[in-house]
Amino acid sequence: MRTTVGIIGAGPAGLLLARLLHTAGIDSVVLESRDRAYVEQRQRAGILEQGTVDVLRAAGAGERMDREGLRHDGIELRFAKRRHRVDFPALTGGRSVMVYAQTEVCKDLIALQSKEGGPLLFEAEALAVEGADGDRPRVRFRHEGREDVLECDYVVGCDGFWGVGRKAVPVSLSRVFERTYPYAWLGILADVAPSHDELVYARHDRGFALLSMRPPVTRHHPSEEVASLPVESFVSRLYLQVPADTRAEEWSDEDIWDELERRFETADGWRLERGPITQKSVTPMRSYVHEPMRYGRLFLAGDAAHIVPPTGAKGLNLAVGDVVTLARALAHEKETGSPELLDAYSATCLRRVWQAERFSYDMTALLHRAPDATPFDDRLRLARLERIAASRAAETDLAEAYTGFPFE
Ligand code: RFL
Ligand code: PHB
Repeated sequence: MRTTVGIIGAGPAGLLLARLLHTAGIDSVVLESRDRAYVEQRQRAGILEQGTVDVLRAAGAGERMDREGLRHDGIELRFAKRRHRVDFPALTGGRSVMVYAQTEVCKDLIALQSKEGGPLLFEAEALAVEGADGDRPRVRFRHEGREDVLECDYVVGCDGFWGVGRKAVPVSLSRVFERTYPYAWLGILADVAPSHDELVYARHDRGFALLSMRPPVTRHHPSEEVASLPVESFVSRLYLQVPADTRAEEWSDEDIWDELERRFETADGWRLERGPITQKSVTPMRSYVHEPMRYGRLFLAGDAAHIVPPTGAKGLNLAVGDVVTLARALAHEKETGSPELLDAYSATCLRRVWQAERFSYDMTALLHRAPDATPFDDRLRLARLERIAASRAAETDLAEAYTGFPFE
């Protein structure tokens, strides 16, 4: 098999890259180790920055997002039983974010790719990238029980943190910057209307909690009498800071709701609505950057090159920034023959990546309680929150970073 750009991984990075290349008249083949249902159901991110929304629209993948997604103009910070709203458009000259799940972004991009894009092979596991430092890089992969080779002009590792792409960079050239955290997130999906119309980031002595949501799903009622009446079902997405080694089964549904209630408590009588929990999982927290993001004809994009803790809602948006930069560079090379943008790829992406690393780290440190935190640390974190609530400059810094850094 032969193609211009071999893409490993059909997460948001790989799928969007394939779409952007298709629009630019460059062919690609996507290899994805899991099956389609798995990729379409894996629960992850929920917040799209303004820039991500614009890119999806321009790529022709924004139609359902614009119909079903929820535009959010702010978030609430909750601490010391008080609430402070951060107003994004007022602080950033009109920017906002969109609540639209990563699962839905992937479904939309897969549908587009199957209709008009190049080959997208599910259950095709890349085994190794070979010859990245030469003219003819190859991906060795296994599909339908057979080993095969994809010959390419370029290979892009969009294969997430555990992928094989990064392993093709010689150890002597790799630099890794990493931090792990002594806590994790226990995340749930629940069939209940969100108790607030915007996201709530809560700091509490017992740990962080986050109230988020998914856009409502419209279903048709199964009963005969109201057979044609559509019913809106609401979905809440909530997270609790838990110790790093927690297993989701350790928490009963009732314990989860009780703990959420404690951490979200306000002085003004705000109430948390409970409902059936449909999904429960634990996400570890990590900061990680691999430099450089390019080796010869191999490029890394998205989680394959960098990880942020989810507190800043940046992972998916960074993946989008990488592939936009790469697609532009490949199109530029095709049109002009000049590799200048490809040569600049790693440095261009890393500037944005480090800003997101910084912001995600700061948001995490601001809102979580480390197990070894001293009373002094706790007071400092409160003082930082007070500062954001009292100073337009401090609040603007948060709003600018949350709604997203511009693409270069
Ligand atoms: P993905 O999504 O991990 O996709 C990689 C794909 O590669 C496949 N793969 C292989 N395929 C072939 N051969 C191999 N050898 C392969 N090895 C792996 C995998 O099966 C997979 O399909 O990486 P990508 O595309 O870079 O996308 C990154 C995002 O998924 C990630 O950054 C975000 O989900 C992070 N994140 C959030 N980001 C946001 O921007 N906003 C959020 O609100 C947000 N919330 C979150 C999050 C991540 C979370 N978890 C579970 C880590 C909330 C959570 C709880
Ligand atoms: C989510 O809705 O899954 C979500 C929202 C905001 C975050 C992280 C995750 O910071």
